[in-house]
Amino acid sequence: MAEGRLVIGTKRYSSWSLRGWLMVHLARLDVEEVLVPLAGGGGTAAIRDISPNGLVPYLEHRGARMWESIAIAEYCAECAPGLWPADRIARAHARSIAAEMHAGFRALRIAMPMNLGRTFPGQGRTPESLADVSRIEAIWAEAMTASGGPFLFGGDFCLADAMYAPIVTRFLTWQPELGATARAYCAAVRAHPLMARWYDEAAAEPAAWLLEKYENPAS
Ligand SMILES: N[C@@H](CCC(=O)N[C@@H](CS)C(=O)NCC(=O)O)C(=O)O
Repeated sequence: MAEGRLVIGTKRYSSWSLRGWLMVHLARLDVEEVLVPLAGGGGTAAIRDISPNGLVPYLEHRGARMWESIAIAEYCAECAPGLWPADRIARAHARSIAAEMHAGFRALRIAMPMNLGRTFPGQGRTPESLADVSRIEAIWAEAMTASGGPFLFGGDFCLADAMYAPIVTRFLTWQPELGATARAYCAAVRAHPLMARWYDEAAAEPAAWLLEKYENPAS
């Protein structure tokens, strides 16, 4: 029997769910996956009934209850200590950029929402979203210059990569202009087996879960 459950939203759209799901799988927690299709306007009733903050991801594991992806990250790191970089200075850096992701990039998230099944090249470019793209490119370049890549802190996909994975999907969908380092990072993240699995499972979701506002964002 599973030791808990992870509640997530529609895989095609739910960027925060992707973060929590990656973290839980990286930590190899034995939890049942409960997927609640997003209603589209926020406030999905079935999520409100389960999750204390009315949002996904929501994790229950061996008596612990967690919401907010950054809290799930820290719990997963307690269960599997190698998920943050081993080096103290790199670990502080990884936590800082993970927290910056959790707290920010609102303009990018609004202008370029996650949709794993479509591409919208050239759309979603506002001065504010492009400023977020620049900052994210700088964050990735700094981390990868220090670590050597292909992931932010070296050869292992860590919790900081999990936090930025939905940004990678947005860049693949909306295709803002990116430098070589960011393009290489996007390719490395997309090729990770857990990302491939999430994309495949998103592609298998029923058409009834499609949401007009994410499928035709310009309309
Ligand atoms: N700060 C939260 C954000 C979670 C969030 O906004 N989740 C969205 C889905 S991506 C949600 O649950 N929305 C509720 C809904 O659409 O009903 C976290 O880090 O987990």
